Amino acid sequence: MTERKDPICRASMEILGRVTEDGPGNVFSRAAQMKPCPIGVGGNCCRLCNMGPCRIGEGKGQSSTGVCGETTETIVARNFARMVAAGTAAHSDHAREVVQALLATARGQASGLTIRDVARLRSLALELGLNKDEKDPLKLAELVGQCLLAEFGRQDGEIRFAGRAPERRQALWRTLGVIPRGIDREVVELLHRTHMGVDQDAAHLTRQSTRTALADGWGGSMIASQVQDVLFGAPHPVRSKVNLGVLSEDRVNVVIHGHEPLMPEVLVALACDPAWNEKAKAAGAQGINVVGICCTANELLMRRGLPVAGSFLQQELAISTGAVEVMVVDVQCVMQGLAGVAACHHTTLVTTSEKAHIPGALHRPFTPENAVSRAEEIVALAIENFKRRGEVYIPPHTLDLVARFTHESVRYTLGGTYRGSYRPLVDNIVNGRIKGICAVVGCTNPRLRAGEMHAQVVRELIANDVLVLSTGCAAINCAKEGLMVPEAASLAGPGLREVCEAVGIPPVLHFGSCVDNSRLLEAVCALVREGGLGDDLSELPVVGCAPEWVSEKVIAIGHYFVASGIPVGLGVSFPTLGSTGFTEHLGRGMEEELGAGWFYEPTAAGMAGRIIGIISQRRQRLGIEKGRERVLFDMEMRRKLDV
Ligand code: SF4
Ligand code: MSK
Repeated sequence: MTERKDPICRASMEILGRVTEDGPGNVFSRAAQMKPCPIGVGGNCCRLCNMGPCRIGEGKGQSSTGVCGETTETIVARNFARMVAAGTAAHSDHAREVVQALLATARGQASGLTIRDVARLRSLALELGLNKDEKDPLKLAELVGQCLLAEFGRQDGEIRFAGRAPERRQALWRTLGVIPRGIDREVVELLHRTHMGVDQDAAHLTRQSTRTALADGWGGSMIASQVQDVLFGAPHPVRSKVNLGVLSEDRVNVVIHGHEPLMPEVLVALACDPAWNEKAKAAGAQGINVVGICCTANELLMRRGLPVAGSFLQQELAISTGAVEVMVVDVQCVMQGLAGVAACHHTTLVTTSEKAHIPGALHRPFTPENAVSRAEEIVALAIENFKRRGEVYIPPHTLDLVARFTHESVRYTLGGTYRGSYRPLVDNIVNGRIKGICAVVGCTNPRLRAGEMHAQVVRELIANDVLVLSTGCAAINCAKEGLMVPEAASLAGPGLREVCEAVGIPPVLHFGSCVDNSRLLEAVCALVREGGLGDDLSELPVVGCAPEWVSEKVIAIGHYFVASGIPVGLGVSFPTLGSTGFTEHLGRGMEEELGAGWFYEPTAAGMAGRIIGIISQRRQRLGIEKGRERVLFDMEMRRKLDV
């Protein structure tokens, strides 16, 4: 048993203070009970065959090879590769569902789904070289859907969206042989090569990890974001609210959680229907309130301005308020612990993906065909549950946020007088008002004081004129810190502040969910296309980091950033520290090969310093750096900077 690390979020702490120790527990109490395995943490445990499991390492008295003779380096590289494969599979399987929903919509088989953004559909069709004369959006959607579905099973050639990368990057990928052929093919090959007794050269294996990760960022994730835009409309900036206080005391609360926005979109539409709100009133409530957790929250926030109840670590706490009638979950980042917490309240946990069942949950699988009837069933259940509500405590904490930024809306927002251009952003980077850009992504982790590292890193970055783009639970965290409102510009350095105030944007821009990390790739490609900052992504003063990462998806995301020329830092722990040689390969080796490497910084000051250092180095190489003293943060400054 270790000491429980409390999150910095006040709303979460209030709930934690109310849950009893003999209750079902939560992620914070379980993290305190379970010390991380000292062997697994560095990636040097292999259980790939029945001669093992083998624990190997570089320390005194540790065996340096497994029973089969495999070295520490190979084992660590293989574990890393499997994380990339799992992360890519998760994003890409999400994308497949979305493309299939597009096809069902095109064929008139989907209930409650429609093509909301025909202009986006047409531009996609044009990019994919499909029949540009086709006037009927449904016929065009069929063509686009078929074409994108083929990206998963393609055996040869290059995935289509790799062509969006700058030409120099594509040429480098071709030289290295890492442009993905088909999304599924790369995942399968990587898993095959990590089977016992196959690819035992760590660097060679990592090339396939690179190819697979690129199949995520420029394949699965990009397809998911694009097709969701077609189905649900492209996002434009909007104000909303964040934290557990968005749950309602007098309305029926339905919490949607997971990653795929298909069913939640239909649910949200239903919750706005006056007839269903009348039914809620007949049950004694004032109406229906749908809010989100994790990336479903980000998806619905991006397109409908839906309030966000919390990040990954708040899923159980939301139910512990006693105010949740139904929590609807699909895939990824859904804790099994939810079932135990729900059982202590009147909450029904509903699983909607055929891929993900949870013992104790009600399983109501969603298909595009049954979306409306399923949504009706779930809302009816929630209204019924409202009558059984017991004691409720909703922490009265919410903050405003401005969300829904994409590379298109950034071009529009920062476009200046003439609109629709990345020129002003490039000019502001060149003149040093904006020193660079950092993508802060990933999860929140109970191994740290959750939220603290995000908050500290981001505050230090913006104070040093680094524009922050954020996705996933990192974005929710930044919003809970009050960093996603235009008023937060007062926390930025003088240059960034001036730009933010001139155009009325926050210094930290919400870029969406985990699959929307592909939007970050699009944004940085747009910077290169604009000209003036080099002709490859590896020249841009742009860095990525995941200070509190949890999921394997973060490793896939990080690796496609690195493979695209953007260095990435991890906090908490680094998954390959068990092998010095392989960790160096991911750092210096990748830097030499792809122009960007991985790095590890467990402290906020270290992470911010490293990011600012890389940005400054890249600015020097571009010949645009004018020295300026780094603003270092101590605790006193952080307190004063509270929004
Ligand atoms: Fe051990 Fe090798 Fe089997 Fe892994 S593959 S468990 S290292 S014998
Ligand atoms: S949800 S992967 S906890 S960011 Fe996309 Fe949050 Fe991390 Fe899941």
